Amino acid sequence: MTLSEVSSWLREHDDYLIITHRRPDGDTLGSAAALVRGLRAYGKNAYIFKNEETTSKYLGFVSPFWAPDGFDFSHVVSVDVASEGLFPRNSDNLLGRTDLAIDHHPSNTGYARLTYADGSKAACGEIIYDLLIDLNGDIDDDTAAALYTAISTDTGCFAFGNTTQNTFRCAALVAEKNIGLPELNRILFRTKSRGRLELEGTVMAGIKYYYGGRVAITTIPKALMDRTGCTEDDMDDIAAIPGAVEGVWCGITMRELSSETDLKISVRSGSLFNSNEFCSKFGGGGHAMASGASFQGITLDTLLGMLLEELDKVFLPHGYSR
Ligand SMILES: [Mn+2]
Repeated sequence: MTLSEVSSWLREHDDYLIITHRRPDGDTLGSAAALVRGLRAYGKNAYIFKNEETTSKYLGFVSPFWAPDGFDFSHVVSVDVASEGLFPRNSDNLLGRTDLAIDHHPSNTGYARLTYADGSKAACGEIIYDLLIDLNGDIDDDTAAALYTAISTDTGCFAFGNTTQNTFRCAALVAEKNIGLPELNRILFRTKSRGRLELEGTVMAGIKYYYGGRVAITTIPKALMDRTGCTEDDMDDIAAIPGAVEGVWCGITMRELSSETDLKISVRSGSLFNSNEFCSKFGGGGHAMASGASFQGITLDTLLGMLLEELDKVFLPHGYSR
């Protein structure tokens, strides 16, 4: 369907419940906040399904719109949600009931009755911006702030490879509104919890280099998470640290999850190493520059040995030794 078909559909119906994804980020929450505001500006009744995992950074955008108990919705719209497996906690009664999915993930499973998916957009917020302009002709300041949050966070403040001209176009248009840009950027990009800072310090100090500095590997034991009090919310982009070192082609973060034998790796690389190919050797995958894999029943030491064995195949032929 086209974007104007989406806005026609929204005009025709009413009593919307908007769904965000599990472990919600700035894009799903900012998109939901902007959509609910835009629908209300048009005169519709709309709420957001309460996502209990929402972190304090984003709560102000969405909490005024949490659906009250017993909200009698008639239409369900998801934003930035690629599959029903990513539905938020306590939403089992919503499975199979999504009328419209608005998404930018090419992997969207088509679980909704109607789907508007545009994989060329860096953030779902870019789609919501165009949709609300089609719907209402304009957006207010608070809607613009929610959309800026969506667009800027999903692009790592316009630094990730997904950033396009359209990302900047939308950002420029929302920045014309009074969104308190300096303070918003400070909250979104230059504020860290103490736990996160301590975690970063330990992760950095723990980096070990292999193959003449082409590979950097660091470890996050469960004990470190416990000691710093960090939760999943504090883990955002932590895997970028070893890959960010000059000269490194491949940065690997090994992590203990629920126990010493419940492990995962996150791999980050530039264009000279294919993270997806590497992780697929272990049953994982993702993107060429960012991938991951999970391991059960082995310890970090064993895992390191397995990784180096596979890395040998890539780097020894290039004349690099461990
Ligand atoms: Mn997104």
